[in-house]
Amino acid sequence: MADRPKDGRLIVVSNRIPKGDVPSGGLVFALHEALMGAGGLWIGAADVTETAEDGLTPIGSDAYDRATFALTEAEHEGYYLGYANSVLWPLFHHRPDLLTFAEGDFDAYVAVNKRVARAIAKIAGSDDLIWIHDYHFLMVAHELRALGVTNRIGLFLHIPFPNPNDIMALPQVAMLPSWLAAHDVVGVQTRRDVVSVRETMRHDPKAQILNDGTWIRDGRTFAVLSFPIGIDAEGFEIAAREAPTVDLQMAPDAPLLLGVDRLDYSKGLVHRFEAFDAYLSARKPGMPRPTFIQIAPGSREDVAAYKEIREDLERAAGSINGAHADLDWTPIRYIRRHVDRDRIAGLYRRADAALVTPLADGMNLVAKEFVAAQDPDDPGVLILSHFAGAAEQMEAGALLVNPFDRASFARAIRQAVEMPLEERKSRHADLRAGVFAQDIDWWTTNFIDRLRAAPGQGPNRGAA
Ligand code: GDG
Repeated sequence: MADRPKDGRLIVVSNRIPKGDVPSGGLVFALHEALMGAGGLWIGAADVTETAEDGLTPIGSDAYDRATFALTEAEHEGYYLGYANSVLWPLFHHRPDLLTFAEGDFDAYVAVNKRVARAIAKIAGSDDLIWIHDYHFLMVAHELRALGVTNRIGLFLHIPFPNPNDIMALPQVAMLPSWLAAHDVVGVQTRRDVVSVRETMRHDPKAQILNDGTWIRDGRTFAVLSFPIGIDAEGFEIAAREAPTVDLQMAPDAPLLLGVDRLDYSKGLVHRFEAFDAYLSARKPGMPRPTFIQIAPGSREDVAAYKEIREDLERAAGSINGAHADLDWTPIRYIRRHVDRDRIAGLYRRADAALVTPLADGMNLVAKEFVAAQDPDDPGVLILSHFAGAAEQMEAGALLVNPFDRASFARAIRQAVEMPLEERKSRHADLRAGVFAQDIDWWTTNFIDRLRAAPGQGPNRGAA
């Protein structure tokens, strides 16, 4: 493994870790960028293992080291597909109706969180910074404190935080404040999420908020702050400029609308298709015929709710195309396969509008990638949902929509397609300045600096 810097190395933990050379996907790509700058050790889940042994298996070493923890088939089902993605994910995306509690899932989550904590406790030097990512590991810091680890520990939650009503549907709700309080810094994407965490902490009789906004619980202080994640804006702009041209077989004056999302019920894809349907229905004959390309590679296909959303979406695409298509025109092109990053970058640049309209989303990197990829002299328009975390930073330049309100969403599509060049340029300039200033380096530096500066005050042994 690489040498440890004198002021402590960075230990990052996330469920997904790149096993090959080129990481893809929002979180993984962001962490890769962060570690390229800071160096350190990245710990993630192994592909399923035979036995659940303790310890870490090194899987690569370059600008930073990578290692995996063991995960059995049964744990993959209980911890990953079960508690993480059928309980926490729907709950944190405001969908308590989709919760599926299965016997043993929480036990698997506890077992994996404890194994990860034991592995970190064994290798962490006293000055190392521990940075935990996302809802898969909410208990790891609490376990580390129980093992006597006094290092500074940060948590960054990439997804939204539930409101105080929804959180009551979590059987383990009473434990949540002690899990959160075991960190020194709890980072969320938006100010709205900070308010939601605060609401949950307020219901905990052991927690107290101090005048400066930090919390104290069981003698430890911790901060809850927003750190909106950014992208490698410069890299994306270059990838978009240099992307291979794809012949889309469209009329030169036909507007191109683009959506890029993991296939997930939180992304509002059916609502988006229906709004596009409403826009097409209101379109006057003779107006340019738009094409809407939706890229939505499948994810978590072993979870029932994901099979349902896929079927719903296929039905919607088929019926909308059936109603509006012509011999030489298919309005919706729905692509379920993974598309290479440079092709996506090229499509972003070519698109006249991006539809980024989730029903709930921690941030949404696609909104930022689209802006970085556009030609500033002839930019497209970002149509952005109020419910994307990105709306907090991008409301001035984007066309904000409520994805549940089909008629006004359809009007926003029309406004985007017909927007004059000067307005497009001024909206884009505003968005671009933000995306380039608050990029992935800005995010990493902010979080790490804040974590390093945390007072840190020893273990929280035995706190419940
Ligand atoms: C979580 C939070 C938060 C998608 N399809 C393809 C492809 N993508 C890439 C996009 C983008 C990424 O995947 C998706 O990122 P998002 O931010 O939209 O969403 P999640 O995966 O749900 O990520 C989210 C994020 O964490 C970071 O904190 O913003 O709110 O849910 O980069 O470009 N990339 C390629 N082919 C595809 O087919 N190459």
